[in-house]
Amino acid sequence: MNNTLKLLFHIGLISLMSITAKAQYENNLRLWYDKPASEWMTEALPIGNGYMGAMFFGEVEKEQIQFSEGSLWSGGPGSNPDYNFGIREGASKYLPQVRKLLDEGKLDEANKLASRELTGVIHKKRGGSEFGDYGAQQTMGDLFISVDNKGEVSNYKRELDISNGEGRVSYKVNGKKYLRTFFGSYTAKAMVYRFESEEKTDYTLDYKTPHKKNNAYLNSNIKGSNSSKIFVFRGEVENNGMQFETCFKIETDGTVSYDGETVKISNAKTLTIYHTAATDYTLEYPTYKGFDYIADNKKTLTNLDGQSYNKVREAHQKDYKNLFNRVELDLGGNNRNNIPTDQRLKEYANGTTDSGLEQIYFQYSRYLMISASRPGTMPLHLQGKWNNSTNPPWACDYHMNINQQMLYWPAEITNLEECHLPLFDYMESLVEPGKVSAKEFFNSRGWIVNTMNNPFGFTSPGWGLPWGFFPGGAAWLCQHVWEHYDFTRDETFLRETGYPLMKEAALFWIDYLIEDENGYLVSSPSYSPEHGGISRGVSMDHQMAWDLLNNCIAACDVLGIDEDFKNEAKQVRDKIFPPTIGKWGQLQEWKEDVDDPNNKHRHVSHLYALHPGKQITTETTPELAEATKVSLNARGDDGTGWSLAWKVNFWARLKDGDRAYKLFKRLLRPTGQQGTDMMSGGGSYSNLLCAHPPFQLDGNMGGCAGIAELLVQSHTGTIELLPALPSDWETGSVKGFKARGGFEVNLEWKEGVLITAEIIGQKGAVGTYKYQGAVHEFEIPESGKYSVNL
Ligand code: FUC
Repeated sequence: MNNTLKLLFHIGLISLMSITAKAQYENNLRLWYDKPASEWMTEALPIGNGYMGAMFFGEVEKEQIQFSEGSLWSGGPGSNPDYNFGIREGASKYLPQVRKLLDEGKLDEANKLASRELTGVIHKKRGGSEFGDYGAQQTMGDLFISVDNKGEVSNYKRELDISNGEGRVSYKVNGKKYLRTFFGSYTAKAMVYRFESEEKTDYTLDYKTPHKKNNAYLNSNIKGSNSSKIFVFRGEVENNGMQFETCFKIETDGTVSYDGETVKISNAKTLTIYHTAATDYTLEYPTYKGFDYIADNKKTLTNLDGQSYNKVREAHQKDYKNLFNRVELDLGGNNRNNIPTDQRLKEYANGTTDSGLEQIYFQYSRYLMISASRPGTMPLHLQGKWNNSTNPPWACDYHMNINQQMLYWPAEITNLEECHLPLFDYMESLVEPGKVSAKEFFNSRGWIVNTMNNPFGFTSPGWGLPWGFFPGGAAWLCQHVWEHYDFTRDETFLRETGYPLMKEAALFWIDYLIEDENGYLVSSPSYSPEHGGISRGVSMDHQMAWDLLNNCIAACDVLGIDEDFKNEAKQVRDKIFPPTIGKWGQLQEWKEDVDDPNNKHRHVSHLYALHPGKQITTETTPELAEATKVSLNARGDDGTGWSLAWKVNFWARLKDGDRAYKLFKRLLRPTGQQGTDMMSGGGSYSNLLCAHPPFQLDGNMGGCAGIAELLVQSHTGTIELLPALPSDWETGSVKGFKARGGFEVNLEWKEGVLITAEIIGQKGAVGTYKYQGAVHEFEIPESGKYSVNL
């Protein structure tokens, strides 16, 4: 099912807020540097058009634009006739045995058997990649553009202007001006690279790729203007035969020639390159092949015929700002933008107050989401759409035990609901293979996906334990489906897309949970993400199943359907082993009270019920909320990038703004660390991309969502205004945050106290809001805007 059409319909229903951002505010939303990037991961700057991600470096004499396209992967059916989506046939016959061993307390034996029989299968070739036929996301290569401008360089600046959605490199050589403008246009489905110079300049374009070349040529564009030429490259990923084509349409006032290797442009004052890329991948089980990528590129390029650069740029900015300008955040208006961003980051870490940098960090995440996740594209992966390797960390895949979900945490609350849709299209593609996995491994109905997932339907558990075992991935993804409905109140989405996904995922849990000796339903066997032993009931599984069934029940009520299923879901939900407080006051991570108070593991999965779930809240379950604090204090205030970001969100839900802020600051800790650190060391590179380390986009997104949670929360059904305002953010304002119920919220505060607050919604909509502990009712008046009486 294609959600794009539904989206277009839905956009029409969204109340339009003012899109006039203050010029001053916009002007400050940029990352900038006084030298070129020398390193991809830590310094280059990202641009994207949803389908493709690119990084530019800004070297004066040789620009480098590295790029990738979301669907370009190795692995899958094309790589090996034995590829079987990770399925270990007949695995489920061992499930009763594993359960029995657990009942008898024979944990080691149970773990051994599960490791042997309940793990997914990959096929590796000698000397091949560590991920075998699971594959990995692939870079498509680099475009190098040599610029013949030797001389004395002055006034150098490399910047990413996130209010306009474009990157720029500007400098002078011997006093003459040069300007490069780079952006990814979703509307044109192309990347655009523009070079302008006061003097006539010579350029050489050299495309380098690690993949096999099948064909490359320079084509005169028949329909376009006389000087328009297209450099076409066709290649394939040798590992699986995936075909791709990337095209560079060149428009210039200079002359263009091709020597069989490089394209030369001579005597040009302007050079514009429209860059497209597509593959033969389709999001369709079981072949995942067959897209007419050549026709698609042709269509994209033909659409560009006759359009001026200015027109393409204007259309891009209009499209970009339509999303970006919905939200404004001012945390004190501190303007230190005369300082390069890398230096600013260091000074911030040394204690300089810089709320302007915090605003940039927040809006940068929104920029990255708009640049990498749009209707019809592949969803964000671990690095969004930015990958420069054929063997990236963790295959640059879809990791379903926190990372994939965190990537989308800001989508709803920061008013980018359209950017959430690729995740739902993707989930729909997982249902068929996920049902086979549920059946083969667990003899259950419903669909599952485990920790690691590639775009070729690998929904099986991973090939090692404990990290690989996480059938709850689907339940967690389904929380996003419900949240999308709850924020937008788009009933059509819920009926046609959301509910079927949720119900099918719930069937798995109805079958998988088994009764213990006290009549509770428990998840057996289970592992808490990536650490600890095998268990007869991991708290996170119980919380995710509870959340999913709870949301299914609510969905049945909204849609007025499925009464029988609803009643069954209620019965199951209410029998699930509940969150439990253990012997040192902690919230138990396992059904067995075995938590180690010295455990500093990055995953804090047993607090799912606090965030992103809502089973535990400070209001409804204060004792359990206290226990989550004990657990969080024990885990400590360090971690990988995403772990720090999750902790920001936890403390926000616990209404401790200052503690959350401390963790947020840590997320901005400057680092250049390239290698992998699994325990601590999370922070930010000088290009403000999150360091796990290495680079992982989830931390950026989790940090952004955390900022929002400090200012507006609505998971309890009541809109809470400034629920966890850090004392450092004395004065500020927010415009356009979304709240559940289909509302938008604007706030302004001074010295920590609200000055104005508006709730925007459809006329007649009712709800409650909470400020400083008191709950009030509201009804949206004729004007569509309710002003809170303060
Ligand atoms: C999970 C985490 C790791 C890393 C990986 C991509 O496995 O435990 O820290 O983020 O995903």
